[in-house]
Amino acid sequence: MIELYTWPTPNGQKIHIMLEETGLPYTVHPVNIGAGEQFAPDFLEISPNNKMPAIVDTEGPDGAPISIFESGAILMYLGEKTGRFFPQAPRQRWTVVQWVMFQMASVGPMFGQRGHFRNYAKEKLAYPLERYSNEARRICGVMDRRLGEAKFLAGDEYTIADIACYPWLVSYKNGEGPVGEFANLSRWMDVIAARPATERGMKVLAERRRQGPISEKERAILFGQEQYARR
Ligand SMILES: N[C@@H](CCC(=O)N[C@@H](CS)C(=O)NCC(=O)O)C(=O)O
Repeated sequence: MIELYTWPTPNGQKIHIMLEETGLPYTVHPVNIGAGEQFAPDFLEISPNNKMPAIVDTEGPDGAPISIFESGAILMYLGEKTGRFFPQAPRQRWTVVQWVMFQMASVGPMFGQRGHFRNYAKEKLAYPLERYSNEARRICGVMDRRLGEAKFLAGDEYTIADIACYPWLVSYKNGEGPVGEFANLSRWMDVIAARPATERGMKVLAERRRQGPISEKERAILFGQEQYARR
């Protein structure tokens, strides 16, 4: 059984989609990051950076429970465990790893900062907004070029690299990111959106997403004194 600690953000949704794709049995444990549940000592035991998602596999590789944090590592773990969406052949596997790393190091951080300065910064600051919007658009160009030469990010097959990137592109598009100007990227998004497991995965905890603006309490937890209290 996979014990899944999550919340309906792009980093959580990657894992929801992967679990739905693989059919592994899992139990959802919501971690309400706006309420500060990521700082609970039990959660920090399995996720020392106080971020979701994290998993506990009650039947780890040696039969004993294992916990994993960082969504890219979780995708690789689940891919390895099931033999799905993470090819064994070294050349293909390393192509997948590169695109997963690209998601973790570029797509997530740059799109995330764009979203932060657009939605959460108290002052609307032109420089960071321009910087991260430019980076996000540049990154879309990188993906679009790649998807002009291959059906999926790592080649002919749908892999954890696509699963890692897709929810970030959905969130970017919903946040008025100009995805429409990238034909290959748009085609790829449509193909992934049409997969039944994507639809199921994106629905996990969807009803718990915050409606409306962030409160002062949530701001302190996510970006203020509660976030930066020494633990
Ligand atoms: N690199 C991490 C990033 C995870 C992450 O940023 N999670 C955010 C929500 S998307 C979170 O838990 N934030 C709570 C906090 O920062 O206190 C991963 O991919 O797993």
